[in-house]
Amino acid sequence: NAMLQWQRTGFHFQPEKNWMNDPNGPVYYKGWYHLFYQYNPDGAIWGNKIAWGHAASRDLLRWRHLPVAMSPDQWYDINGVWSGSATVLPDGRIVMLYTGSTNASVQVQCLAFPTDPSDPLLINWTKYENNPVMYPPPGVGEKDFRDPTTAWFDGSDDTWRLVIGSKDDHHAGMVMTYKTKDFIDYELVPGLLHRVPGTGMWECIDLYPVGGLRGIDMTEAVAAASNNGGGDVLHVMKESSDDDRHDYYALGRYDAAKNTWTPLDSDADVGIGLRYDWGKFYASKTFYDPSKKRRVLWGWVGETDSEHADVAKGWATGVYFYVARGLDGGLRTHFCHDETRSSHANDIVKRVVGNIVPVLDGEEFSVRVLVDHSIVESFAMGGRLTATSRVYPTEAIYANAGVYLFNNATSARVNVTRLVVHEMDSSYNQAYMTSL
Ligand code: DQQ
Repeated sequence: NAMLQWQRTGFHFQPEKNWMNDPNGPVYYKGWYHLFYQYNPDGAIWGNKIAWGHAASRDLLRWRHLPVAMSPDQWYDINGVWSGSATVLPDGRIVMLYTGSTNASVQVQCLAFPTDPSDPLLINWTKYENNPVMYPPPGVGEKDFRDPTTAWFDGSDDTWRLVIGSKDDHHAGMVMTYKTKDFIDYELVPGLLHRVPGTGMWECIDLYPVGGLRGIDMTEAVAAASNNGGGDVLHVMKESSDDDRHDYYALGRYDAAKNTWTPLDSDADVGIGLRYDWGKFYASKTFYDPSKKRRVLWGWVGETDSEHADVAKGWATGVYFYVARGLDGGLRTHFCHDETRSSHANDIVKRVVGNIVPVLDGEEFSVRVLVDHSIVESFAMGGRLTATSRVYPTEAIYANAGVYLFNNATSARVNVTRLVVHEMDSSYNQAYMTSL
C-alpha cells in the first residue's frame, strides 16, 4: 500500500514490520550502539507475546536489523519479555535486567547475558538459569513492579544499585531501590527513593546525573559525590505516567547514603511538573555513551493513526508560537503543534499540544522543526521545550511537501531574522538496510 509506505519514518527508527513500543537496554558495545525494543513479532498491535526486538548501529542513524534477542519462552516471561536496561560492568561485560510477566501475569525481574561476549553485534542472549531474580516485595501489587533501570556502583558498600517503579494503594507513584553484589541476589533498600501522591503507576523510571554540557555516568557521579560532595551535579528523575501516558521529570538531589532523591522544587515534582515532550513521546530511556561522553535519550513515539488506514487524509500541521500577556501582566511565549488540520481523517488523534517556553530578555525566539514523513518533532529555544506529533497527510507527500511561513501578528511587529531549510535524505535508512 503506497500510502502506508510513505508514512514510514526515514531517520526515526522503526522495525521492518509489526508493532514496537518501549526502547529497551540501549548500550554502546565494541563500537556498536545497540537498541532493543518491545516488539510483537505476530502483528501490528501490542499483545501478550512481547519480545525484545534488536538493532545495531555505528552512528545511531543507519541501523542494522538483527534477530529477536529474547522471546517469551519461559514460565517467568511467557506473558511478555517487558522493558529493562543494560549495565556495563568495569570489565566490559554486559548484564541485562528486564521485567518478565509470568504464567500467572506476575511482574518479576529477570537477568540475561550475551551468549558470546566476543560478538560485537550481541546477537544471542542467554537467560539466567535461576530466573527470576526479584519478586514484588510485600505490599507491592504483583502487576505494579516493572522496568528496572541501569545499575550503578556504590563504593560505600561495594554494591550495585538500581531502581524499579511502582504505585501504592493510595495511587501514589513510587520508586524502590535494590542493591546487589552479583546481580543474582538482591536486597530491597529500606524506605522509598521517592513517592508522589496522585500520580499513579510509574513506568520506565530513569535516574541520571546532569551538570555542564557533557553527559555523566551515574557510577562516576556517585563516586564524586562521596569524595567531594559532587559539585554542581544534579539528578534527573523521570517516570512514565501510565495514567496519562506522558514522560515527566524533575531535577533533584540524590543522596545515596540516605537512599533519597529530593526535588529542587517540590511544586514541580516528578509526575506533576516538567515533561520531556508536550506531544507524543513515552516510555523513554537514557544511556551514557562513553565514546562521545554524552547521554542519549530514546523515546517511543507511538502511532496515533486509526487501525484502518484506508481513510481519506489531507494536509497541514501548523507549528506555531504566540506571545500573550499572563495574568500577572508579564509576556509569555507559547509554543505549540496544531494537529487539528493535519488530516481529513476524523478517527485519528488530533490535538493541539505545547506549552509556555521561556524566552529571556535579549534572546531571539528560535525553533527547529524536523519533518520525517509521519513524525513532526520540534525544539523551541534550543530544546527548552520539545513537542513531537504523528501526522498522516496524503496530499503533502514527496514533491508536494513544502514549508510555509505565516506571520499572523496584528498588533506587534515580528521579524524573521533567519530561515534555513534542509532537505533530509529520507531513503538513507531504508537503502542501507536493504543493501545488507
Ligand atoms: N511497556 C512495557 C512495560 C512498561 C510499558 C510492556 C510502558 O514494561 O511498563 O510492553 O510502555
